[in-house]
Amino acid sequence: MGLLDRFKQALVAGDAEAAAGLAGEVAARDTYSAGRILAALSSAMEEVGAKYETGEYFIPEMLRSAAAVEAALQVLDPYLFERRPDHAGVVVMGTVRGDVHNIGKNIIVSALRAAGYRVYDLGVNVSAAKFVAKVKEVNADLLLLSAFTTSTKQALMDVISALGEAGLRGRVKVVSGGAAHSPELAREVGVDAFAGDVKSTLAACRELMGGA
Ligand code: B12
Repeated sequence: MGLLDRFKQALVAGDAEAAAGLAGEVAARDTYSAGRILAALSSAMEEVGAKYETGEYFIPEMLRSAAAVEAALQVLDPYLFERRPDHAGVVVMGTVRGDVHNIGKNIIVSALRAAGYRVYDLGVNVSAAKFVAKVKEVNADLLLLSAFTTSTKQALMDVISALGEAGLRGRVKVVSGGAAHSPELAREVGVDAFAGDVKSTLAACRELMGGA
């Protein structure tokens, strides 16, 4: 079995120690692109999500896998960032109020850092006021909102209107994404772009930053 497969297996099994060790080996080898490493992380967590939905995994197993992803990202983050030290833009990101999912958000944060963005990660259950204050403080180019449950529609709309009230809506581009979130919902809420995975998120950000 290849190194990336073993890495994936440790994540699915929720073995944080093995995942961190294998992440170190992946980083040391220098043969895997940031995109491939992050795709392995995403696909491991998709597998975990599927196991949960079919009843093979329960919440404790899922949380162990989430902790393994976090342990792996701690090892990988500096390595991923080192490869692309250029400054692509300033991003504020977080999961909206009422929502505590963070695995997909953390993967996107790492992908953006690897692509050269300076990312301020506000965590989960973030209020509109907190998003607006951070966008203002760091003069963000992009605001990325994670929303994983359909009941977060109002929370997304609150962020958009709070940006408007603060006079920032024209200055910052807003991208949304996350499970149970759709392009239709994104249109209704009034964000500038919606993306479903690492690759399309990076493409959307690049486009909004004026790149090709
Ligand atoms: C893990 C999980 C949990 C864990 C979260 C642990 C953690 N630390 O995050 C726990 C157990 C805590 C949990 C709790 C709940 N969950 Co839950 N959970 C999941 C599950 C199984 C997997 C999510 C995941 O991590 N996927 C793997 C990652 C890699 O994928 P991702 O999150 O989609 O992220 C990718 C993309 O969406 C995108 N992306 C992510 N964020 C962003 C942001 C931007 C800006 C962009 C552009 C892209 C982007 O990039 C990522 C990488 O590819 C999903 C089901 C599923 N298959 O998605 C349900 C799911 C999201 N949960 C759901 C629900 C309902 C809940 C609960 C309300 C359950 C309950 N009744 O208590 C609570 C919510 C509590 C709250 N207030 O938030 C529902 C939502 C349904 C809906 N339509 O609203 C889902 C879809 C399950 C289902 N089918 O019912 N959950």
